[in-house]
Amino acid sequence: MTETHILMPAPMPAAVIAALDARFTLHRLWEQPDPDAYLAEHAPAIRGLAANTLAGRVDDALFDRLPALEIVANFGVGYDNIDAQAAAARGIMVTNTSGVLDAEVADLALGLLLATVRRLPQADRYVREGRWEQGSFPLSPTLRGRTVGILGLGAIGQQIARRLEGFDVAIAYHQRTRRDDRGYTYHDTPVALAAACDVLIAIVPGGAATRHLVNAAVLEALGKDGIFINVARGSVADEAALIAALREGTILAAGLDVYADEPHVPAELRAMDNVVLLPHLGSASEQTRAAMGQLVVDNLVSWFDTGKALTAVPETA
Ligand code: NAP
Ligand code: 8YV
Repeated sequence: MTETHILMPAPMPAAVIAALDARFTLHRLWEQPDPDAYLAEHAPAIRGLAANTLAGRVDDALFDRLPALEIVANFGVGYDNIDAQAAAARGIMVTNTSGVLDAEVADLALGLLLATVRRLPQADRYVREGRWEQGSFPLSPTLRGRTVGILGLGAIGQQIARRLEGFDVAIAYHQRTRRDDRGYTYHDTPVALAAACDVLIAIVPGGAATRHLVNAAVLEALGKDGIFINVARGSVADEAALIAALREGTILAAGLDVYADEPHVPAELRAMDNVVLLPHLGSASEQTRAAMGQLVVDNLVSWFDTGKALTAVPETA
């Protein structure tokens, strides 16, 4: 243990806590009976922050309270929980867990797509409820002949595309930057992408720039055979418009890993038979979560040993 003080506002995997405990003076804010008073007492010494989505927003309000803060190490590749511009303006480093979860999330996206199009959870329920004895499960839609649109051909989007190549479907994408080296068809707006596709997979970052990128017009363009898969952030889709589109048959089905107000999932979605709902599982394997935790630890150790972060986000790189 050193006298370098690290704040952990919300719990992280036990291995992360143990590793940080062994190396730093770790402040477990969530265990304090009066977190506010505890923070007021210890804030001046805090030089590092181990953040996750459970920790609430990491922004100017918190930075104002932590005058010695040098680095925020986020448990997750998405960092819409952190105001990285505000951190950069103050010279605070922000790191994420890029590079260790792309394949896992891409696998999950493909699993969710197949589960949604072939109605696998519904079929599982059919067998468990003893309904097979009364007759065959209804025929499902198919992935055959579909065009899949990827909203966000970044690190994870490219891994999704690679996997989709094995499924012999046409692949298109939209993001702000056209990438002619990728070999997939580019569309310059989300509506244009949706109009050209009958599966739309969202895998862009969350935050203000992508809020409700998938709106009523995009869902209308996706069409009545359309399937929407969201493995990005709940904020990327207008959830009310999505519920209306599913209810009214504007699109066929949806597979969702993320929601506007996690862990709360609207009752309307839970009652629908044409949706597959997962509890934000993209990276949630033991191996990948361990690798993410190790990267949080390694970023903090590297920063305080060498002054260099391993996986800085672009705003603070
Ligand atoms: P990344 O490599 O940064 O890729 C993000 C892509 O989104 C980029 O290619 C970017 O291209 C595009 N993009 C950004 N802003 C956009 C906008 N306003 N409009 C259209 N496209 C935009 O990120 P990644 O590692 O693939 O991760 C993407 C996101 O997935 C994360 O930020 C996180 O929110 C989510 N995620 C979810 C899970 C889960 O468990 N479900 C797990 C991991 C990650 P341009 O800059 O050219 O637009
Ligand atoms: C994590 C994620 O589930 O990396 C991300 O952006 O959404 C997931 O890998 C999450 O960040 C951990 O709470």
